[in-house]
Amino acid sequence: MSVSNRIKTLVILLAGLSVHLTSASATDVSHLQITVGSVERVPQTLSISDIDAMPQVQFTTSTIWTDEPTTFSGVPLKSVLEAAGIDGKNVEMVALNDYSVSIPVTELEENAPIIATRMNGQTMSVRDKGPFWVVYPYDDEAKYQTETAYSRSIWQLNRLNIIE
Ligand SMILES: Nc1nc2c(c(=O)[nH]1)N[C@H]1C(S)=C(S)[C@@H](COP(=O)(O)O)O[C@H]1N2
Ligand SMILES: [Mo]
Repeated sequence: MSVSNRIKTLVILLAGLSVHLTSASATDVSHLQITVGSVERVPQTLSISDIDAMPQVQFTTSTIWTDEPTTFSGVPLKSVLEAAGIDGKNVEMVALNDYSVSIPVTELEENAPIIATRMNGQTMSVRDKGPFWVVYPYDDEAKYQTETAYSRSIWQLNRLNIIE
């Protein structure tokens, strides 16, 4: 191979590599990222199996998004923060479509909301508002049937950012 052909080959290889690097850093649908404010550090990530290894909460409730009572299971948002060992005042939640909403940590209850990983026992595709959907047991309390709770019911959850 001539020198110029070798260079061409190298350029092509590098171009291929950069495409790979770009796609690897693109949004990872299957892991939940946990970041802390603006601190530059590698985010913690949780897969569905990481979440499955934590104590599960399940409830059946009607919702404004489903026609029939629906069973959700997953882990309380509060316990995810505790497991991550992160303290803060607000949890900013960011969806795949960049919709975001914050919850004051003081408003996180033991069992609500949960980060649901299953709806009626099945994992949820992105099309089905998954794989992570923050939900409340809406039927249990009037305060869960409010615009505030609905706006915090973020689906296609991708990232939790804890803000001091
Ligand atoms: N990923 C994602 N979750 C979201 C939203 C959104 O735009 N994207 N909207 C929120 C708001 S403000 C409310 S009130 C409810 C509204 O749901 P609806 O769009 O089905 O009425 O979902 C919440 N969860
Ligand atoms: Mo809303």
